[in-house]
Amino acid sequence: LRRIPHPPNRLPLLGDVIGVDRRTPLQDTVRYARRLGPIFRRRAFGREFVFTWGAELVADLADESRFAKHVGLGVANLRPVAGDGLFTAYNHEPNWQLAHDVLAPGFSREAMAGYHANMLAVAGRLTDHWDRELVAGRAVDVPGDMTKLTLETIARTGFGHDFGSFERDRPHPFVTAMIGTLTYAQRLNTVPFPLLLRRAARRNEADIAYLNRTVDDLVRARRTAGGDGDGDGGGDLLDRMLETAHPKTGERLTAENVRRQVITFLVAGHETTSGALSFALHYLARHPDVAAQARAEVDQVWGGTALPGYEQVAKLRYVRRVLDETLRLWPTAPAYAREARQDTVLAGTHPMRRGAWTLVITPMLHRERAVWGADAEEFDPNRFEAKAVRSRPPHTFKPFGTGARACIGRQFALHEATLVLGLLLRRYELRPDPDYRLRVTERLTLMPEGLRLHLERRAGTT
Ligand code: MNH
Repeated sequence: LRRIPHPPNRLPLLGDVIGVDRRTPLQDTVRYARRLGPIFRRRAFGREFVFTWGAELVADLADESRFAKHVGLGVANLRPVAGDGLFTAYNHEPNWQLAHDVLAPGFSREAMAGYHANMLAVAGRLTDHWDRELVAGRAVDVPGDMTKLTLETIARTGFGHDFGSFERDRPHPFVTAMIGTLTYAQRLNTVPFPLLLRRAARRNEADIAYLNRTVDDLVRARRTAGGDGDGDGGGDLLDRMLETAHPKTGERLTAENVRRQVITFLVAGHETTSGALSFALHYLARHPDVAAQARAEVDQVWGGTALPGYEQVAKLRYVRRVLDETLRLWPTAPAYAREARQDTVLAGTHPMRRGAWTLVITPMLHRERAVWGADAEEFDPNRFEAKAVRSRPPHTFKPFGTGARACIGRQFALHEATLVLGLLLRRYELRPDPDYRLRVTERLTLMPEGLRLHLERRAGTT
């Protein structure tokens, strides 16, 4: 550990807290990373944290025989909300494998093709809303509207539920409660004793109770309705949770675990995709040449088809590169933790005891000049042309984490986001506010703060 650099000017007791802001822990960490290099440590309140982002180190951490997901910091702080749900489960908890095996078919190609019509219907609500804003001459609230879109998408495709987000002026209370618990989980990392947050802790209890109630109502409604009717558990995610037994063991998810999974999917299934879409729209508005190329692709691939089919989404190769490039610069779940399964030496240099862990900082991994070039800070979707991708070492692009515990919703998010960007590019020209400077808010996830865009209707679209 002594060989790993840390910031100068350590304070006794408090540690490395100079210049940090509790609202932006990730962006502070990135600033330290730039100064201290590919692996470094910080001390806070007597605890020492190791951060890693160098490509070689991260590639070694991807070795599943020696390392595994570590449930720590922000993820561990979400245990009171999501318990042993997929995202927050410890590796040794049997409910992880059970739920993973039961739910994985819900993310297969066939399942995704089945969600497509619902995704289109929700996207239609967004364009209806944007058409009205456009006629009224108002700029659109990008993160707000993307959050409505992605919440409705996961609720409807996964659980047959409608939050009515587009019919509300304010965010649905579910969203407010969710943001409350995410922000609280992040803040817990920045205080020495949770007791300091007594008031916030009570608020958090109330938020969790609200999330539980919402989900319990939703599950009860489905049980009363008797599933999707066919009893084979092949419908949506909730149907799988309630109706499917494990193919080998015959085990089923308990009612308490179903509650944890529903909360997990409602939260994990929309917050990060919303951020990804918002950052992508920011970059498209700022790079008219990229937007023009993406739009030309949409026109060519979709032609005059009013409603693109499932197969027509994956054909938007350039739009997909725009998303990849967006997630390179702003991976909206910006870190994941890895722990040693046994005593080992990281990249032949750093000894680690069994259970020792480090946090991988993906925004830094994704900007390493040795991998991405001197212009690593610039937005350029051509970095994701097939040839360029092949020429890069493996494990250098990790917006969805790594290994057995990587994101189960990756294809879901990419399909939804590509579809929506295609529909928006086809329908609107995006005009940025010239005074807007990208500011990023953090609540474990990342989101462009206060992003508004002006729209113009493209000629010839109905
Ligand atoms: Mn998602 C895990 C990023 C969309 C459901 N997700 C992860 C991890 C990252 C991640 C990173 C790994 C975290 C860790 O190692 O601790 N997820 C994203 C991003 C997007 C995203 C950047 C969108 C863009 N995720 C989605 C969607 C869903 C979803 C959509 C559901 C429909 N994610 C999950 C679940 C896990 C996860 C569930 C936990 C998987 C597991 O541990 O088995």
